[in-house]
Amino acid sequence: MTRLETPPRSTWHTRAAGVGIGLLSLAAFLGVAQLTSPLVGPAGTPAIAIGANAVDLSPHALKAFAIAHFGVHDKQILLGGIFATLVLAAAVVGFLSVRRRWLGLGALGALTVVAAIAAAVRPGGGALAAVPSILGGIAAGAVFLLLWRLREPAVGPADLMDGTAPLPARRRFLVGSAGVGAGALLAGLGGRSLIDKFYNANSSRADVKIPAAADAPVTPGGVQLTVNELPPFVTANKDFYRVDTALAVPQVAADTWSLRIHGMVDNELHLSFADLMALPLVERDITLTCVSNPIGGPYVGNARWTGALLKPLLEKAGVHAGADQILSRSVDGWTCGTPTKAVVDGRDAMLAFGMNGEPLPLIHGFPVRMLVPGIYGYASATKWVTDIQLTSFAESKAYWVERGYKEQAPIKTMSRIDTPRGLAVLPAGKVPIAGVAWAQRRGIAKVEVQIDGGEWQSAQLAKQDTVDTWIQWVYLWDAKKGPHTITVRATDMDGYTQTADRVPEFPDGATGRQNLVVTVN
Ligand SMILES: Nc1nc2c(c(=O)[nH]1)N[C@H]1C(S)=C(S)[C@@H](COP(=O)(O)O)O[C@H]1N2
Ligand SMILES: [Mo]
Repeated sequence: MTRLETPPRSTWHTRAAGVGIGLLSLAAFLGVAQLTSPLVGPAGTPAIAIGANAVDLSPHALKAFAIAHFGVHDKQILLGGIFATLVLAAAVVGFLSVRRRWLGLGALGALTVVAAIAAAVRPGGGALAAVPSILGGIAAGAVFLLLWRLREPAVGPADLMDGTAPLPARRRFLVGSAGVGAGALLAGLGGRSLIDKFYNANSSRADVKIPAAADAPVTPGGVQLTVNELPPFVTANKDFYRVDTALAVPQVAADTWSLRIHGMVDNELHLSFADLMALPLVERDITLTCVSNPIGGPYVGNARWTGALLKPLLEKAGVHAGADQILSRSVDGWTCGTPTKAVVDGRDAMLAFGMNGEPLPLIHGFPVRMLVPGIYGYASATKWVTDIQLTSFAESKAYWVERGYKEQAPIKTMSRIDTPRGLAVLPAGKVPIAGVAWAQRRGIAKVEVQIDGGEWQSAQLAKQDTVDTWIQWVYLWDAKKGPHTITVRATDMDGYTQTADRVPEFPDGATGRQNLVVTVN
């Protein structure tokens, strides 16, 4: 090897330049990929594509951990983690590439291949989705070579002996670096705003008017107790919990949306959004619950949904005997397996487009989602649904079932204490203990409260709306000084009383009773 290829000594200047070149090459990669991703859609953005594959490939335990510990922020944390990893890797590779240029180019090549494949294999991806990563990779390689060239022009070995570049070269290098950095930033921001402009369903959502449904039972009065800290009976859209695997919220315009119902049916059906709106419409109060909801947790909400019932559509399609599973698929590829039985047994399984009188918010599935009362969301509530395939459980496995969750996912009888909070310090005297309880499809018969392991005391129940909604409860406690433990349990209309045995959320929902400790002064 000649000295020209491998400088004999490197000062910290050169090392720092290496780190900078590594980071700027990464910036060029991300910026150019972002700028060109509007050509193919958001799936072409490397961080999203890599992240989305990471989500799908990660074991359920990791995802359960993420949901439990980061809540709705799990996605930002994942993207932040990917970004931090790339930055760190770029700095290290840049540092090492001072002596081994091939290492830098090799790392950029590897990043390009990984990002290109990650984008191509995403649902709605394809070969075209790889283009932004490839263009980003080319730009990054060019930046890498160019900046080293500016830093160390092809001069005689003597000039390189001390490892520092001559002054004009260093100035050229700094100017070039600043240019690359600014260019990458502009490209990234530009690409981002183009994506927002051309791949955004907000304007479509603003155009959708939710019609009044002919079949819209009035919610009875008395479902709402007046207790401070008790969540409202109807969860506001903005407060409704969100759980999904979508790193980038799918953007589907209502006028491009269509639903295909196919598989083990006599007649394949295709529905446009206008077709759906023209069906007999219903409004229903349904409480949705996530299987990942821990005891006392927040992943439950109640809304009034507008849409069309699914059963008549299935009857029109003509479901074959043996099609015991309805495999619904989101535009982003996520799948959900619902027992066919549950959709045709008379419950209000529906295709919903309205949520509390508004079009579905984008994060809740705009333009259309599925809802099947009584079944945890992972097996019933496909957001951004575009495909419904009649099949069997033996034939195909849905997303979470492939990852170990149970095929059958009836929501378990559960009660939650909303007030007081655990570890609260309360004044002695009358203290309302209140919360919600749910046992969708069965309804709640009784909620009981126990103080310090004593007798179970019946709580007062609010008016029951339907068996598919949660119910509020309150118990007026005569609180005496000292530390106290409060426990709650519900009994459903089938006569089943919530067990004290604790099982975790995986693989088909938590059981156990919530208890908390408070101090009365
Ligand atoms: N497309 C899609 N739909 C989905 C999911 C998902 O990951 N992707 N998650 C399901 C799960 S696990 C739950 S609990 C509900 C949550 O619905 P929400 O976010 O509107 O509350 O959506 C369901 N529908
Ligand atoms: Mo869920």
